[in-house]
Formats: sequence, structure tokens, C-alpha cells
Amino acid sequence: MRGNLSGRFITLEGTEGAGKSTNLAFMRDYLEGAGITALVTREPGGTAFAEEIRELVLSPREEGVDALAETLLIFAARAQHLQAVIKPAIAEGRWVLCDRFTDATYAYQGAGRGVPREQIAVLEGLVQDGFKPDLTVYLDLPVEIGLARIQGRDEPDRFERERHEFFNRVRKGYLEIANTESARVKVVDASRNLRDVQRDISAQLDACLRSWQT
Ligand code: Z5A
Repeated sequence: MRGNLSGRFITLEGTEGAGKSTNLAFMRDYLEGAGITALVTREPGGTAFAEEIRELVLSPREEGVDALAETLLIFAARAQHLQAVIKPAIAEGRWVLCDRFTDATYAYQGAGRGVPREQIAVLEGLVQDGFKPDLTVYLDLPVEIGLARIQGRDEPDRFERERHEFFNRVRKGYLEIANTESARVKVVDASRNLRDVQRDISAQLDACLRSWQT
């Protein structure tokens, strides 16, 4: 972790319907209340070029997509996003709030699709060269609850068309990361009502604000 209150990188993760979009807005407003104007962005995406890759990765298609090809595209988008947006913002002392990052690759492409974690680690090393979030909030909930929340959305993307077992593997992948990197990854029980979820998220943000100030 970098050692002062300037320039921080916070990511938000979760399986489908966990409430990332809802809570990312809450985190932005909460930080705003603490006098910090955060840059809000997302992955895959965050620049025009990376958003085109997002479109490519998420669009439903007839042709089966090789899991490594998908992983390489996601890291290509990440390389662009890091160099063009995230790193310059942090270098200027800004805080960056990002909807998903590399934990999602270990969870979706690794645990979900079966790409060996060693291969993902090689790409992570190449693209990030040790760069990691200062804090990751992982919104955890049983897959059935999340899928019920997003039921009725018009056009499911390539991931939303996956089966329950896929999302169960993804969730397990996230929980394993949280277990091994408990100092960085904070698990919030997202199956509860929004008020309780946001109380926990603000407690995590407060704890970081306190420790990063010292
Ligand atoms: N992906 C990948 O495979 N590998 C990678 O490395 C990366 C990404 C970076 C797009 O992500 C896809 O990219 C993603 C993985 C893949 N797969 N999918 N699908 P995305 O983040 O853009 O898409 P998403 O996961 O589908 O996000 P979402 O649809 O925007 O869902 P959400 O943000 O988690 O939830 P929400 O929209 O805030 O909430 C859903 C509904 O639940 C909404 O009606 C809320 O009002 C409601 N809600 C939220 N919280 C609560 C609580 N606590 N109680 C009751 N209701 C709630």
C-alpha cells in the first residue's frame, strides 16, 4: 500500500446482482462527504478503446469464445485503462473507485472458466507490475438471491447467460481470494437490506481513512 492520504485505488467486486452499481455510487458520495472527490470507473472499460473491448467481451455470439482469448482481451483493456486513466489519476493524488478489477479475472476466468491461476498471474505481472488496489470491497451473497434481483433485465450479456454452477464457482473463487488476502479484501454480506450493507461499507471506508492518515 502507498503510505499517505493522497492517491488511492479502491475496487468493488461481487457476483451478479450483488449491488455493485448501487454501492459504488454510495461509496463515491460517502467519500465526497469526507472531502474526497473520487474518479469513478469500471472494468472491462474506462476508456473509449477499453469500452470497445468490453463490448466485444460481453456481446452474446454464436461462436464459442476460448477462455484464454477472453482473458487476454480483458487484460488488454486493463493495460489501456491503467496507463490512460488509473495510474495518471493516482499520480495526481486522486482517489479512483473502480467497478471490478483483477480479482474478477481470477474469479470469472480462473475459478469460473478454468483458466489456470498461474497463467492469470503471469498476465497480471506483465500488465500491473505489482500494482494492486489499496482496498477491495467484495459484496458476497448466495447466487440465487443475486440472480433473482436481476431477473427481468431485457438482454442478458454473455456472462449473464451462464448457469448457476458457473456463478457458484465464481463466488467460491472470490471467497478464496478474500481468505488469502484478508488485509486488502473486505467481505460484506450483501444479502441483507441496503442500509445494513452500506453501514458495513462505510465502516470499511472509515477504517481505511483512519489508517491511511497515520
Ligand atoms: N468480467 C470478467 O469476466 N472478468 C473481469 O476481469 C472483469 C469483468 C473485470 C460485466 O460486469 C461482466 O464482466 C461481469 C464479469 C465480467 N459479468 N457479468 N454479468 P458488470 O460489473 O458490468 O456486470 P454485472 O455484474 O452484471 O453488474 P450489474 O448488472 O450492474 O449488477 P450489480 O451492479 O452488482 O447490481 P446493481 O445493479 O447495483 O443491483 C441489482 C439490483 O438489485 C438492483 O435492482 C438494485 O436496486 C438491487 N439491490 C442492490 N442491493 C440490494 C440489497 N441490498 N437488497 C435488495 N436489493 C438490492
